Amino acid sequence: MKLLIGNRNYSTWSLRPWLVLRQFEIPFEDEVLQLAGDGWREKIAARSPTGKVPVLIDGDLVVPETLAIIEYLADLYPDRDIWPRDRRDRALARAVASEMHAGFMALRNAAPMNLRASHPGRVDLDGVRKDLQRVETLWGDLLAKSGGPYLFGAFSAADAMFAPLATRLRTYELPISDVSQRYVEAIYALPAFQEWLGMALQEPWIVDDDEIDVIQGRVAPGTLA
Ligand SMILES: N[C@@H](CCC(=O)N[C@@H](CS)C(=O)NCC(=O)O)C(=O)O
Repeated sequence: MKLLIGNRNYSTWSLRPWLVLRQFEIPFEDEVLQLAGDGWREKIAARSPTGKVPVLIDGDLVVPETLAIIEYLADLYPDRDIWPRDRRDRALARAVASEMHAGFMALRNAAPMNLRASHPGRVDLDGVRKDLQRVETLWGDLLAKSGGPYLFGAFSAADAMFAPLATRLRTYELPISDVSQRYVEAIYALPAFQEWLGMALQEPWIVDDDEIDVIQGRVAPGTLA
């Protein structure tokens, strides 16, 4: 089984199924397809039916779309509890995963994932306040019910879905409660996340579209080293 992914420093959607694969000890290999550079869109389009990453390849089966990949893995490995074992928890885990997939647009646009960076104070808080409040409520309610350290107690696909958002909170030092802070720390403490982060920090590539200095017009595209 192979997962095609984007640059580890920036690719939020790639991180999610990769974390599931690694944290649940499913054998796989990965291959990075660049999200910038000459012909990058064409190179991805040649391998991905949607022109986007991640893509899971299992024999002659090619599965795009993060949630579909995670569901396929959960089907393949029903004993690994990729989703919580309890049916009601499973329903809620899928609900919050879907909410993450379809929502939090303000936060996603204003604070792109950039694992190597530290940009405190650079996000306009008024623009992301509603998303921050929702994430506080969502995480706070689930963590209070489960007792943590992850949303449903043990790590599940729901946590993988929120991992990139956790990194944004840290990179831009967005104001969050102690409960959310502990959850962010729990994401960073995952061995699979640490492995991804270590590789992301080794990457030399810059993707201007995900760099806040370029997005906010402080530096010209192509000038970041
Ligand atoms: N709905 C897709 C979104 C995937 C996505 O947007 N991936 C980004 C990288 S993180 C991408 O491939 N962008 C290339 C493009 O939009 O052309 C999923 O859930 O996997």
